[in-house]
Amino acid sequence: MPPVTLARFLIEAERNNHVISADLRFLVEVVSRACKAISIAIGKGGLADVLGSAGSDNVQGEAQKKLDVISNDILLEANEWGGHLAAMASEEMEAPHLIPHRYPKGEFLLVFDPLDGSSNIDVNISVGTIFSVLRCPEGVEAVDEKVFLQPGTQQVCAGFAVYGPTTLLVLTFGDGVKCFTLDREFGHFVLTQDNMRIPEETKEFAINMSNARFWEPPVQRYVDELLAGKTGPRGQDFNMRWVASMVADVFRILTRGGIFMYPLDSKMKDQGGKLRLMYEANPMAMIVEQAGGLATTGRERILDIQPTKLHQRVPVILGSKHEVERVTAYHRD
Ligand code: AHM
Ligand code: MG
Repeated sequence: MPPVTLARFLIEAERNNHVISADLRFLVEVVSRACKAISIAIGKGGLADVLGSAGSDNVQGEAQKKLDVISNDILLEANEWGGHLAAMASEEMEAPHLIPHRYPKGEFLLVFDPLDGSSNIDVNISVGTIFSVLRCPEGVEAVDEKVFLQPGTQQVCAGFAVYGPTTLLVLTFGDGVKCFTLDREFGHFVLTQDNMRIPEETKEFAINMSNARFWEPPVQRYVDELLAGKTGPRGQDFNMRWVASMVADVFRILTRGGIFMYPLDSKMKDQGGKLRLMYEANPMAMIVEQAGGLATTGRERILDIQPTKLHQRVPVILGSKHEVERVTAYHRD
């Protein structure tokens, strides 16, 4: 069998099963090309002037890296002329980016974190791009922030790229999770995993332990029990990993299971959590659920949350089913 390229996979998905429309196929192709361009920019590292700070802050008050800005610009430029989008929104921009008048407008909304894990760029650790596709409600005349405020259950596609030892693109259209690997010689993505499944059981957890003293009691209880190992209530040892790039941590969980937590803590209670709902938590939650895992805030399913703000933050607990169920049960207790 010749390798199935992303282009072929998308055409067949459109033709055979009508899983996707021609516009959605085009959208994903454009996003994948943008991810390729971002991967190339990241790969230049110290050879080009791409590392370090951009000298500006984003809407969340976080210092922007040069590659945050470069990646955002690549995604905006790639996606504005094709006629497939009504608007875009990004972690790096306070307000939605409207499609310029000179271009036709389409039915979809694209929301993205152009460079997730950007604190890892300068130290040569995996980073990525996360995106979510929504439908623009019918009859909307003026596109503004409000049209984006749809629960994650409304996503028609979610995906993320990982720029690591290999460049990967993980995708779902709501019928399972596929993984494509960038063939650097030929310059296209090739299907390398057809149906990613997260094992229900796991012995691995991911959390930033330096925040332990700020966590709420249910998360403290859960992690304490994991740390107690064989002689504790769980009766087995657990291993810990924390890349500090959600894309890399979630990809590991898709591959061999695990639980990822960025829970609410007292430092960030007012802002509702660390990770952003629309372009981090929702797309990752859709992918994780499609792979047989669960994604909650501890109190509710992430995909059911009705967003009130574009840059809203939420606690995130996702991964192997049985562990996420346990943490959620501790929140109920
Ligand atoms: P970013 O989008 O600004 O890079 O922030 C999100 C990242 C996630 O990828 C990661 O899970 C988390 O922030 C790491 O946070 P911390 O530095 O507290 O460990
Ligand atoms: Mg991010």
